[in-house]
Amino acid sequence: MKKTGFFIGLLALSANLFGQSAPKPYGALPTAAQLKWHEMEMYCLIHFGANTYLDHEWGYGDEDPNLVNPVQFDARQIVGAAKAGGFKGVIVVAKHHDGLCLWPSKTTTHNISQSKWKNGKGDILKEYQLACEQLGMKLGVYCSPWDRNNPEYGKPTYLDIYRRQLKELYSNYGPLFTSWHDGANGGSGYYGGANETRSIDRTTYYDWDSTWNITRTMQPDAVIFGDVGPGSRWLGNEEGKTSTTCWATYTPEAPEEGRRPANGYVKSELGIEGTRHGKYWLPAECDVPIRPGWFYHTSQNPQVKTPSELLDLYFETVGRGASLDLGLSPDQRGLLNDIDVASLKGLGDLLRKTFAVNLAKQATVTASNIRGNNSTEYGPQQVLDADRYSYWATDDEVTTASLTLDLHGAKTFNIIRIRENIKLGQRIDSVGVDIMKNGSWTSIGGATSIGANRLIRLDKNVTTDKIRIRVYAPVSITVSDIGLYKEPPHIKAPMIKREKSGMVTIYSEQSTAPIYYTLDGSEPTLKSPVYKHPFSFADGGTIKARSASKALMGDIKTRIYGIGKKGWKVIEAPLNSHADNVIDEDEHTDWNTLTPGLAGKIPVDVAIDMGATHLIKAFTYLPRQDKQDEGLIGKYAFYISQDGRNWEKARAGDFHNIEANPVQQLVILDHPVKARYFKFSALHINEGDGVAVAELGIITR
Ligand code: FUL
Repeated sequence: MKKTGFFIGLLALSANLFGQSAPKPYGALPTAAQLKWHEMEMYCLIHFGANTYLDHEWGYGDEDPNLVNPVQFDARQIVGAAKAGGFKGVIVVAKHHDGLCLWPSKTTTHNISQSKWKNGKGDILKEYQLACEQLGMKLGVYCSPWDRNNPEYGKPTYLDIYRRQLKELYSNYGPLFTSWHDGANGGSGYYGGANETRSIDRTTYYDWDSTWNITRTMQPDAVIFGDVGPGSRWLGNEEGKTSTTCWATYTPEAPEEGRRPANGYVKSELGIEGTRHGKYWLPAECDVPIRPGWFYHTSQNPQVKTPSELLDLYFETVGRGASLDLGLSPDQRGLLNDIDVASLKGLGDLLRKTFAVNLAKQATVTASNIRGNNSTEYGPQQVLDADRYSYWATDDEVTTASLTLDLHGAKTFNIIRIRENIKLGQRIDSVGVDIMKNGSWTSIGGATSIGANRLIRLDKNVTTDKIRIRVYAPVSITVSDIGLYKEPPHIKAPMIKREKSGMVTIYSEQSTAPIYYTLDGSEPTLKSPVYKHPFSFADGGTIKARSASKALMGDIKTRIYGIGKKGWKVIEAPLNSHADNVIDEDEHTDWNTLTPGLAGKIPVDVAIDMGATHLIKAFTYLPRQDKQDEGLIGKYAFYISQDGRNWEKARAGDFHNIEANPVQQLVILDHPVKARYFKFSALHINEGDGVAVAELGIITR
């Protein structure tokens, strides 16, 4: 070979080699711990403690540890139920805001060894660790920074205590997959008997960087969850709600330049969508309890989310590249209620059936471009193996490309799964999906923010023998997985609605099957009455309903109603505050004193004449449901009267965790009381300059 020829050959060879080298990683990248976390996709968050025995969501800090006596506690029942639901791990709330450590901590006497449970020799965390090891599940811990028991809370000395608590948790319970730090911080509490309010600056007090260095050193695989990371981010709600676009990268809105992700930011700064091309790899974690509250309350037994509701949550979280963190709440026995166990199993069954067969598995895949023509390494068939990190890639300059799957015969599906190899960053802007229909390509959907996992869920099944995925990115494309799946038939629970007149309507938006219902609390079967017309339900009670056919029984909806509000009248309220809205049975309208002119006055009262005397057992307060924080009530008093003039206080107290989780609050009175009038008084408003209440109700049975 002549010299020039030799050099040209060499150039060609190196160009070819260059062309075949892996695409350059793009933007922020996940850490090794985050990669493992993404693979888990779903895990549970277990709340149990003195609150379980007191029917509370937040403890004050003065609770007697002896209250906690879960005589039948069986961590395997709880972890096993999570596993049956398809979850891969559990996070145990080792210490909640009440400061009670569920492990025998040396940092405080306020711990489980002070309980009679197992004669003071018990360790709840240890039992979870063993159960997880036996069942092949991962363990994480939640240790609340806010500690309403500790006398040192609010002072610099508390930080050392908190860090020693973490060190105990990090050293004695094996490898942890996450360290979870909630953002509820500071306020009133027992604080060793001081009984005062302690405010801290959430952005500086905890010196999180130093704490997280301990986590990183002692538990390198633990992803640190906080309001804005640094390992995974909160979405700002406890409904498990993401948006359809949900980027794994995020640049927190920071008041000062150069501020890094840190716990203690306020809700409005949290990123539900994340940030395209964000500075940090900071994926979303969606925390949502299986019941309305995080702790167990018997009154919420009818409100356990159904398998279909949990499946919807799965698609809206895991299906958008986020993780699903589902709250479980063992009861006073130390066990999950059968209803929760059945619902988890129902979810697991639906997931197993849905993902049992990848209908694309046998497809022949062709690509509009293959990186360096190297089909062995970057060829399109890589999207059909079960490896999240092997991938089809395009040449550097090819940023729009498509994959076509010949399914070799008609296949019917409603779910399209697409994954990127996130080791190379979140590269893809969006995808479009077409199927071959009557000889031409027809669009059936698309998505933005692909990342670790994107599930496009179609409303209806489609049938085709060819599918095409169009991919758009600012850089060369990498796709690691394409899957096609079909959800098994399942019927969502119907909706139940009561009007102010007391008339109830039951309907299904999904199914045309007959709706069976009961009014005595029993499970509706094919022998129960079939719903035909609206009926009066003015005295309140329990309605259960489900759509069903011989072939398929749907999920059950349960509604518990207080007495009807037909003859009710507002007799006292600030003028022009639309107080009638609290008794209109419509959760979307509210009584609102936030309007200029009305704002500022505390307490704010609304008094109601029920038109007849009732034996009141409990009242309900539904906070505003429009996702706004202004006007949420932190402290209340509840009065009753026989004549509407002389009032007697029947109950006063706090509403807990209402900003993050504004679900209906049920307050049971110490004794049932007879009254015709009641007055609801807002004593403290958490945010804003007035109240906003969606609905008030009275329970008599
Ligand atoms: C919040 C807490 O205030 C709630 O009680 C619950 O633990 C939830 C998961 O985190 O910040």
